Amino acid sequence: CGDSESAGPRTRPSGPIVLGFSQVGAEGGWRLANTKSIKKAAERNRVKLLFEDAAGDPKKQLEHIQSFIDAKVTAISFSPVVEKGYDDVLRRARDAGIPVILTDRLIDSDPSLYVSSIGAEFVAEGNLAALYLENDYDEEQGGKGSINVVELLGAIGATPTKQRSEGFAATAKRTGRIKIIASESGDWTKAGGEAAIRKVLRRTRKIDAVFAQNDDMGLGAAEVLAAEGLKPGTDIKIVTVDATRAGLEGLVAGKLNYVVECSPLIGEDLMSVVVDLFFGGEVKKRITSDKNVFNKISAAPALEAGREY
Ligand code: GYE
Repeated sequence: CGDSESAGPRTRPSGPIVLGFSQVGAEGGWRLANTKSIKKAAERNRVKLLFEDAAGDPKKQLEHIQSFIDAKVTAISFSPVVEKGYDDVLRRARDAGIPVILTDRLIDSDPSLYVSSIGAEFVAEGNLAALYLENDYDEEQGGKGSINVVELLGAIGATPTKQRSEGFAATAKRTGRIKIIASESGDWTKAGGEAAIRKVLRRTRKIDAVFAQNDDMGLGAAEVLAAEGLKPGTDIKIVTVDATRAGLEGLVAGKLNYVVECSPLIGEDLMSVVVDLFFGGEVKKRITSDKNVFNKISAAPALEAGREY
């Protein structure tokens, strides 16, 4: 019925629900918080979780999914490392009658191969990053002059990398002020962000701002810029995505200028989908997570409020 699916004929498991989950990896603060949220929610909902970590390797993730099918789990979920390559294994899950729920990221397969997807609006996050950056310069420069931006990308082939870029570029195009002068992947890690900005600095120092697709890479870039005598947050503005504690602390310290929130706390949403699938609830095809934008002023109370990640 429309874009939701009811539990209908799905047989209720006689024992506990067994959920096979394959995580992207443990690349940074966001991911660790996401894993914690999923494990905690599984426990609270008495779902037996078979948790696997793909360490950023799509091949490992395909093996995990196959092993869940072989183990005849009740349901399968994963956060896709990349968008491509899942069709065959998901068809096998469908043939085995095991429902699949995507979390966090998406895949480019036929949407009928999964019952639901839970995650953030990555294009909107990119839009917000560009908009806040531009507004900041408008205040200082009266809306004139170009803004040379270095983009630090996440892992290539992953949904947030593609969609945050798309959103950022689309909003940048609106006024034509933001010029993306370099795009380098930092693989979502702090060390990757450091290496990526170093590479750009060897080519040019005419940088006004950095758009880092996550906090870890932005904080890595801030350290390198500071070591080069360029004051991050002042000489070079930095906008990031995630809003981990480390990101908000970077705002308070004045190293970052804006942080777009992407909540990793989707464990409860995932478990309610899993339970609803078998116990009569309505399952939405798409569930989106929270977002917000923080600056120096709003970061401090958010940290004091006892943020979970
Ligand atoms: O932004 C990044 C993580 O898929 C939304 O993956 C997630 C991204 C997040 O490694 O820090």
